[in-house]
Amino acid sequence: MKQHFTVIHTDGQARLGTLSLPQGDVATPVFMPVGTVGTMKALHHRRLEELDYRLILANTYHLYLRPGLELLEKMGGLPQFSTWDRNFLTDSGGFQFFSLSKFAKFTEEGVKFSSHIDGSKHFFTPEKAIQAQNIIGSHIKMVLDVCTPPNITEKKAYQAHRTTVDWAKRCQKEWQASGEQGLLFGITQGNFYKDLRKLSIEELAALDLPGYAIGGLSVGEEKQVFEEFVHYSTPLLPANKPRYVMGIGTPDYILQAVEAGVDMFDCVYPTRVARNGAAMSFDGLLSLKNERYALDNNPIDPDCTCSACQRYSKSYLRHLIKAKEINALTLLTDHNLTFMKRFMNEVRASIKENRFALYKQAFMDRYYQSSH
Ligand code: PRF
Ligand code: ZN
Repeated sequence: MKQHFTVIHTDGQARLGTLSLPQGDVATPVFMPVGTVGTMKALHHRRLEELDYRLILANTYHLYLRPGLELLEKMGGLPQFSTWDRNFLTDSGGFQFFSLSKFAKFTEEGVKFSSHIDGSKHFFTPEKAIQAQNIIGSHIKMVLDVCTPPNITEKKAYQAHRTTVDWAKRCQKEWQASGEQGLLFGITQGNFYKDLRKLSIEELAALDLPGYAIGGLSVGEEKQVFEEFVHYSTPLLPANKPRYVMGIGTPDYILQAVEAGVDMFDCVYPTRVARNGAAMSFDGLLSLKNERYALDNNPIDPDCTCSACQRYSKSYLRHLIKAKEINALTLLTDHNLTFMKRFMNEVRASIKENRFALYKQAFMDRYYQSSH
């Protein structure tokens, strides 16, 4: 098999790498924006291309429910249907059952759940998760896992872990049987029990999958607990494979993960807060609805090349947000994804130049200690 991941350089535990995917190489550490149903909310694909995003996320759960696999198959899969000709990573649905489907019922065989759209009943299995991702045509596929909340008993956490490992094996079998389309990543779980985290990583690493995620983090635990578990987990993961922490997207969590040697992350955060009127900046998150910007005639960031900063003042953007103008969603989404791109470029440059720890400290001081 062709080498799909190369670590180019390390600075402490932080790593600079290249992920070679069917639709182009991706420099890591990488932030993957979330296009849940096959579009970036409020943003044209063209803009994502201009920003040089090469890997975006989509959700099997959502696509399975709407537009449905039958339609997607007829339309030649999601890349063709959406015309996004770079790479897609699809999450398996494991997390969406946990977070969206209040009545999801997990058994050893699979998950029974009801649609958050129309309440219709469905049954999902690890095999189905792979078949669905094959039809979607994603380039990185995730195994079906069982994500658990904090503060459950070790017995419950153990059961979820057993099912997760069993399902990963079934996913791998199905992936192999269907000709190994794309890369399949395992998802380690184990809740907030270190012995279970270790066991989960060991059992999944034994499957020798092309990459590994740390799942079940950033699910409501304290930030300090998140940090502890990321730093605990990464040294146990295979060093030569990509490591992915699922569902993190604030700069502080990203910097912690990068410091621990994580290569990939995704989150709706930058695009979601944008639609809520918040602009990310090196001086922290600016809530543009705030009265203080009413007469602010400056752009969010004069050094930003996005469509909002190139033309409009904070005052005008605030007006659009308050008037609930659709343009505001696009402008702020463009800004926040432009910011995330600059941020990740800086992170990678600092690793390359062996000054990641200094960069992290300076970034954190400025982002979190400003008056905004
Ligand atoms: N599992 C899956 N997707 C996820 C998670 C997980 O544990 C998380 C946890 N933060 C986000 N997305 N399959
Ligand atoms: Zn901008």
